[in-house]
Amino acid sequence: MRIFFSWLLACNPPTDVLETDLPAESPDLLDSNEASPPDTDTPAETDLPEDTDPPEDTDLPIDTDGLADLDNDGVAAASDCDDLDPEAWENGLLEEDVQATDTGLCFGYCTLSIDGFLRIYNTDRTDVDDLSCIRSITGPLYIYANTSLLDMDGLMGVEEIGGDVQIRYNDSLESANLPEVTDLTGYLWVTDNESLDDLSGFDQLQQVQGTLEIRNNANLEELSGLPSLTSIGGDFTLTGNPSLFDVSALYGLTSIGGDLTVCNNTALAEEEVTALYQSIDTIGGSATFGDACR
Ligand SMILES: [Ca+2]
Repeated sequence: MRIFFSWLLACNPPTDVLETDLPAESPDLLDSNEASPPDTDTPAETDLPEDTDPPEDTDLPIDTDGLADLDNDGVAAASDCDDLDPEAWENGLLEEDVQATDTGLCFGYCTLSIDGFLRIYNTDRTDVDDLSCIRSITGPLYIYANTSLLDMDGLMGVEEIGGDVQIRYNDSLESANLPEVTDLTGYLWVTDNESLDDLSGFDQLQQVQGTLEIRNNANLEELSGLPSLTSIGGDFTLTGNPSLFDVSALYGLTSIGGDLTVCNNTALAEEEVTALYQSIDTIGGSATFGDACR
């Protein structure tokens, strides 16, 4: 069995799995009506990274040479980070940007750190379950314009993100969650996801050092997944979410470095907005809500 599996791996090395079909030149998303609906509130720049070469493959399994190997993947039990999973044997580091257009990125890895960005853009994915090995991303995370994507549960193991996070224009996305992330050094934008009904899974997020923008999510009703958020370094923009009626999860927010803008959330009672405003000790910039929105 071991010999057979080694032969199988030799015939199908991880290189094949890791190659991604890189899209052609990345369009300017904000200037393209095909990629993104027109939106006058859209921020001036997205900094979507350019396409890059695909990542390198993982190290091929070594010969166990008669040692115990419960999953018969060719890596001895003592060296195998998961000796019950024949598709995972090492904790890896990819020193490249990654565009997850194809499945198979996690083949060979128990855990994976990406030294670069992770971009999931304009795919026909319905999930990202195949990315469950990823634990850290030194650059930004972009989940953008994936019209069939239903959830991002496959990224629930991500603990650290060194750059900005954009979750935008995913028409079918029903939940957004990064439950292990405690601190975002960049901004967090959750915008224009028309099926999203709750920000259910940012349970440990305490700080967004950049701007937090939650905008134009047609079915977003609650922000219950942000119970730990205490500090926003930049602006906090909460606008154009017509179904939003409950922001009580944010009453622990004590500090905003920039401007607070809470406008055009037509289902959100004035008392809710006032309570949110009064819960914030420090606002570095202006505060706009209620009559000031008009
Ligand atoms: Ca093994």
